[in-house]
Amino acid sequence: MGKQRSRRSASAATVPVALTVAGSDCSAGAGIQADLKTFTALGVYGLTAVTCIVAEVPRRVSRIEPVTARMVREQIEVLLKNFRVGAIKTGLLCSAEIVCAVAQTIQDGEKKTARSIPFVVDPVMIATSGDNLLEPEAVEAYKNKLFPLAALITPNLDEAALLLETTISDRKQMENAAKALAKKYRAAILLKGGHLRGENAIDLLFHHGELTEFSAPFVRGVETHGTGCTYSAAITAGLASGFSLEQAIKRAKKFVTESIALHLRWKRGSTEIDALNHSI
Ligand code: PXL
Repeated sequence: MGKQRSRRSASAATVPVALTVAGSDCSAGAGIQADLKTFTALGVYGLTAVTCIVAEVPRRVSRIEPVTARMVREQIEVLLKNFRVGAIKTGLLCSAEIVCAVAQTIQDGEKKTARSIPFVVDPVMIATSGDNLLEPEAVEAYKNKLFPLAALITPNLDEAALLLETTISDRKQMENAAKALAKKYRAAILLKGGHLRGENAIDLLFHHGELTEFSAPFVRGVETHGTGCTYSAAITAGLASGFSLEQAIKRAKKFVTESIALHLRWKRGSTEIDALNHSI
């Protein structure tokens, strides 16, 4: 018994730790719930700093309430002070004030611990349902405060188009957009092309002047939300575990594709609810 306990605590000391700063999705397909399930599935201990609470089910956002910026800051501060956080991601940040608070706290935390922590920004702006999740003024705060701290930014086509004030509707425009965003924000860009709806869901990474494609068969007929959250959480788990950016994205793409393919489905009367399956 004593031996078993000491063996357990010894292995816990080597378990990588990742932090998600994101919103709570009560239906648990997206947000911190998706992030935590993904971290766990990939062998990483997950920490959370909650930014807002979203009452929703797949296809319908009912209500969003932000947490105070002070409280967001405090969660991140105590976590960075007490855990050796190997990587951080942000998801839904809700307001300009919270975006600024998160940027400042991460910057201060890195200064205090004198180390730089790989930081993934998933610029969540619009839900899969089409609902607006972010205050419009927050986009400027992302551009000026948060992106400059990021190692990787993971926009989908709509988010990239909004950031560049353009439209992106084919492969060539995707390449140009990834390069333009990387140049503008001096970060690696993973542009997710899933919304182009071809045979394959193609994402483009622009990193250190090179384009790399990540492709997987498009899984049809599944109405899920949370794929973006799951993807960026899986990348963050990889970075916390010491993977290179390319390795982390390759494994994350496989993880998110499988979690869609092996989705869960509940039928109740005439309504169906689909959810990603993170237990793979
Ligand atoms: O999928 C985007 C997203 C992110 N974060 C939270 C959400 C959603 C979508 O609904 O609720 C908390």
